[in-house]
Formats: sequence, C-alpha cells, structure tokens
Amino acid sequence: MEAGLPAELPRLTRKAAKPVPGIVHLGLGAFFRAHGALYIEEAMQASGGDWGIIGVSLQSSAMHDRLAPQDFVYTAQELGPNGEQLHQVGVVTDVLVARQDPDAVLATLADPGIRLVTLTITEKGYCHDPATGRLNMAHPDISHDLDSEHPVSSIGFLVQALARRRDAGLPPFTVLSCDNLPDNGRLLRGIVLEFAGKLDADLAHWIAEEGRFPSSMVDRIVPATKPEDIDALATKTGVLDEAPVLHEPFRQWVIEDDFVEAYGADARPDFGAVGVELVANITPYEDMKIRMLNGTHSSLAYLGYLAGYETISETVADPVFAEFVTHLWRHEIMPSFTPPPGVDLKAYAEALFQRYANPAIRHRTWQIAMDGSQKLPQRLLGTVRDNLADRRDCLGLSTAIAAWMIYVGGTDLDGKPIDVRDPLADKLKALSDSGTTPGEKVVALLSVEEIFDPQLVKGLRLHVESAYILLSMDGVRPVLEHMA
Ligand code: CS2
Repeated sequence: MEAGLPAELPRLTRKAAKPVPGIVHLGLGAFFRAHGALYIEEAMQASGGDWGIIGVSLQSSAMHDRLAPQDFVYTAQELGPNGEQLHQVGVVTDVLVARQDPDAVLATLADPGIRLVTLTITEKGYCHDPATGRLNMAHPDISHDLDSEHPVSSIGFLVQALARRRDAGLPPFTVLSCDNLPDNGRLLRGIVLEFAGKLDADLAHWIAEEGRFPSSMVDRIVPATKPEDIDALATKTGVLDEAPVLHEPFRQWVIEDDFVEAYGADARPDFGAVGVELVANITPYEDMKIRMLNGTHSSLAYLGYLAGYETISETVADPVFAEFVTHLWRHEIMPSFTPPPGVDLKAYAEALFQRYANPAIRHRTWQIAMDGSQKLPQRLLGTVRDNLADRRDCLGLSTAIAAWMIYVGGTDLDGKPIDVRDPLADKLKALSDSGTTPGEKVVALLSVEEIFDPQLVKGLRLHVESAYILLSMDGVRPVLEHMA
C-alpha cells in the first residue's frame, strides 16, 4: 500500500480464468508487460492456444511481491496525447525469483509445456562485450555459472535448461530476444553456443542444430512506473494495483519467422493475427528502430539532461532540440541505412517526433541515460562508422557522444553531481578524472575498447574533442543552435 491512500482500498483481482503457461519470460519488467504480454494475450484471445507467461525476475523479488497478492494481473494504462485507456492484463500466471529459487526456474524452463522463452534482460544482461558481441568470459556471473549447478545469469539458465531438455529427449524451446540490440537473436545464439561449448561440446552441437533464436525488433515507449502513478491510478479506480504499466499508444513488433520446427504450428502464439510482423529479414527493421529511435533517444537523454530537462517531451518542446533531432534524422541517421521495404522514413521520423512530444508520457532523460556503455555502440557508433566511411556529416552524433562523456564524468555543466548508473560507471569516472584537459578526457574515454572500436576512434576523436570543448564552454543550447 502506498502512502496517502485509504487503507481499505480493495486489491485488484483476476476476472477471467488463468491461462495455461506456454512461455517463460526472463527479466519481467515494465517494458515486456506493456508490449509483448499484450500482443500475446490478444493472440490467445484471437486464436486460442496455451500461452500463459511465467515471468522470471533474475535478482529482485519486487515484481513478485507486487504481483502475487493480485494473482499476477495488472493494469496497462495507455497514455495518448488526448486521453487514456485502462486495460486489465491477465496473461502472466506466476513470477519466479531466480536468486531465491534457481531450481524452480530450471524446472519450469525444462517443462514440456514451455515452447517459447522470451527475454528482456537489457543490454548488460547478455554478459557480452558490446563492441565485439562475444561472450565476456571475465564477467563474474559467467565464471560463476560455468562452475555451478545454480546459475545467476540468463545465459547460464538458458544453457542448463536446454541441457535438461536434451537429456529428457524434449525439443528445445525457441529463444526470442526482445532487447534493443541489432541481430539480437544471432547475438544471443552466439553467446549461448560459446557458453555451452565451454561445458559440453555435444550440447553446443545439439543447440546449434535444433535450437532457434529468431531476432526481433520491439518498439513501445514505456517509462518506469513511479509511486505517484500507482497512487493516481488507485484514486481514479478505487482499486489498488501495485504494478501497473504506463505506455504510449504506438507499438510495433517484428519477428524473424524462425521457430523450433518440432512444435509445428504450436511453436508460437498466433502473432500474425494481432499485427506482429513475421519477416524473413529483420535487419532493416532493427537498423531503422535502433538508429532512428534509440539513437536519438540517447542523444536527447544526455544533451537534454545537461540542458536541465527532466523528460524527453520537455526536451523536444524546446525548439532548439526539435531542430537538432530533425537534423540528426535527416542528415546523419536516415542516409546511413537501407529502410525496410515500403517504409517512408520521413513519415517515420515525423511520427517519432510526435511520440517524443506526447506530454502524457513522462520519460525521464536520466532513465534513458542509464547503461550508456552498453547502448552507445548499436545506437550511435554504427551510424558514425557508416557516416565516416561515406564522408557524411556526424557533427550532431559526435556532440551526443561528447555529452555522454561529460555525463559519465559525473558532474553536470553547473558543477552538480550526476547519479550515473552504468556497469562501467567507476571505470568511466576514473578515466574521465585521469585527464585534466578535455582532449585528455576524450582520449581516455575513447580508449575503452568494450565500447569503441579502435578503428573508429581515429576518425572520431577530433570531432568529439571539439564538441566536448564547445559544450563545456558555451553550454548545450548555444552549441545545438549553432549546428542547426
Ligand atoms: C529507451 C528505450 O530507455 C531507453 O534506453 O531508449 O527503452 C525506448 O523507449 C524503447 O526502445 C522504445 O521502443
């Protein structure tokens, strides 16, 4: 119960029968509950099938503790610019907490009824080196899992569960990554095979032959739910939901059509019936989404935060930022990739701008700024690499990278401390502190090979260094104003 609400408020309850599970979702957070879960519930309503979702939280029991007293149902609150819609979601049937009971997670993953495992474990959950895409063998969770029956990483759980299925003579489940990483399925397959190969070469061979890891592109803006959102919803409905999700109206899910063959038509929910696009080649969709949306989201997050803006909608309400993001799309991002067939990129960019401007979505710049070391390569650096190769402009993207460097230095342009959340936060701060001039700081940060490919650094250094100097001297708005 949140403070300030009447103690007698009844708790949200399940209205319809609980579905039979067919899916395990690793990393059950707000995003999947506001995106994949809704599609899956609708697909079951449209075409049937047993596709209830058992969520797994890797570490904390918070999601379980909030959802269990309301039998795992929750409210999805759609926030449009002109009003909202509430929808009760019942597709989640249980939540397991891996740190508390790893055996329960492994047993569930090995259950014959489970045919699909979906993941939103965020970039850092892949325990890989973002610059190369290879498994990071030095990662403490990976060295732990290679030597234990009780895994802690998603990779460890997947591999041990697949081993149990093979030993039981069952087909594998399809592994469907829903994180914002290009070729997320191929990346995950590579990491899983690398890990499995360390344990048992036959297992790695079986996974390589029988396993399926379709890539997918996911899109919906879902800001973190805050305590005041819970209070406001309870006041509105008279019912307490401790785990609502807030989301924009827009949604898109494109999945590579490649599921475990042994299950035939029963390998997946009827995604096609509810607008999920099943395609043979996912790359153009991923390039478009990650470069156009996530690339500008991160750019606006660092520059917007340093300009004193709390949310993306506040940031783009400033005409200087509106011009800047339009410049990024038009001159630096759109020319860098081949769009999916039939997509009008200009219209896509215009729609993105409207989504960012939606004042009902309070998506904090600080939230998006999190884990930048894991996000920069696919969001910004791929585009920069292509632009440098084709001698195209990358002034705006270099300015965004410089803003990230100032941000991870831990002090904003007014001298106030920044609460930097990033797996490499300490290392990045130390590198920034190791330089006394902007040039030295930029060179020190560009030396982080987990993020920056040394080949790229040569072309990038001068651009980023001058942007860093200008941002520090003049402040964010004058620099952006000058650019547009
Ligand atoms: C955001 C994404 O937090 C972030 O890094 O850029 O979560 C973004 O909102 C989604 O990818 C939109 O689909």
